[in-house]
Amino acid sequence: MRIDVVTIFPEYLHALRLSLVGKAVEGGVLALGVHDLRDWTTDRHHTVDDTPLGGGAGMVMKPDVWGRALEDVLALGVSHCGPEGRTVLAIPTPSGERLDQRRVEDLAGADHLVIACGRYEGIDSRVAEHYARRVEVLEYSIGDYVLNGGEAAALVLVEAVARLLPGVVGNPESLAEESHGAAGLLEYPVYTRPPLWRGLAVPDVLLSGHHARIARWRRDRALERTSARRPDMVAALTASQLERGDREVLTRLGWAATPAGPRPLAVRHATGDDVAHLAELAAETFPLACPDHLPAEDVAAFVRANLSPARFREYLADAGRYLVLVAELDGELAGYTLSVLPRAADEPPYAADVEAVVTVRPVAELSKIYVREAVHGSGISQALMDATLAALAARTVEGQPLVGVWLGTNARNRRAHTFYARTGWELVGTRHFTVGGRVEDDAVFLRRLVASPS
Ligand code: 6GU
Repeated sequence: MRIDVVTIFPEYLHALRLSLVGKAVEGGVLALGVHDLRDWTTDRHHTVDDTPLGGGAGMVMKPDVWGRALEDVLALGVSHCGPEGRTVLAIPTPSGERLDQRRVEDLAGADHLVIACGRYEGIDSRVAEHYARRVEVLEYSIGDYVLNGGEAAALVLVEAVARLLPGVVGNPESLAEESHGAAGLLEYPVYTRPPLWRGLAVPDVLLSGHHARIARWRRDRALERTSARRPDMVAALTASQLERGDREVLTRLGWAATPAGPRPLAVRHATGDDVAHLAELAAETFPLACPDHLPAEDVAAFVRANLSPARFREYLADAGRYLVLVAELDGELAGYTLSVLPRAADEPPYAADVEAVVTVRPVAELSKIYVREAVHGSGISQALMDATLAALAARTVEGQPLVGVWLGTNARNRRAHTFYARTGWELVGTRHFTVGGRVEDDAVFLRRLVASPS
């Protein structure tokens, strides 16, 4: 590859003689030319700029000087790479397209890269327009701030491109794992000896020699960092970039791992504004947990009686009795929980068959936990469950903290059983549950609560 930089401050680019870029030049992987724009001026004062037409502050670089310079410099590429090579004219400017690793990788595939550094208010726009007819032109910016000229941005581009050329970076694995690589995540934090420095210890896992655990730890830290610093990058991940075990961390960080990739997830208390959507969601999700043999009319009757907008309004109006939490995915309701609290500390579960197997007091019931089917498996039920248990653990009845929560789930709902068993619920017995006119067998699960300090 050949790179030519044209600037009025060639000394600025002396830094390129150092380090990896310097080695790439010495090693012959990269041919680098730095040129003084004033060599192409024709007047005694070596004038490169003029006042802006139409008025305004500052000065604009003259197209004629740039035209002569670029003719000569583009010809250097033809001599170096032949007439068929790919040539890119890169113009640093704060009004350019934001440079990213994807673009850098693309530019590393060019044969001849010419970087035209503007100063003052920039280069007469016709220069870019004219050369776009002959070569690829890229006006790029290195970030949302303003520099006095393009030289620093040229250094940035040369270094970013040069390290991708074959043989420049000693260990190609460093390229595979870094931030802005294929993983789509920022890199995890790194440490070296000593293991204790100024009271700060290197995380134990890194000294454990457990490769799988280290990999998981690094992945978790990368997800955390990216979520905190670059939520846009998390939102841009695809489902195929997610690994086993990512879902749990993402849920904790406020993301659902949907089939379309991570989406922002918030769990909050329902309000009156949610009533219509809640009833819709409940009508959509309740039938999912019913066994196939249940007549649709019975299911519909249950939804009308218990999950109508009017019923949800009642639940929300009686906050001492009911707790309703909703999961909002990308601003839309994707799931909810409905819990029933006892009014008195010694109030037993309402049904005798439950009372027989759930003996802790005060005890609440997790009556509903439902998630829209299209986003099952995204970690939303986990987030709802965590938030519901935390909210219940913070509640007291007659001055006593809630000791447990019970729930009943249809004995045939394997999906639910697996979920509860995996999330710390204990199967304590069975009960009968009436949906419409039918009596169904339910499994009863119990979870003890650890009161949260509040
Ligand atoms: Cl590429 N040039 C200048 N002058 N300012 C910038 C920039 C480039 N990128 C961000 N700010």
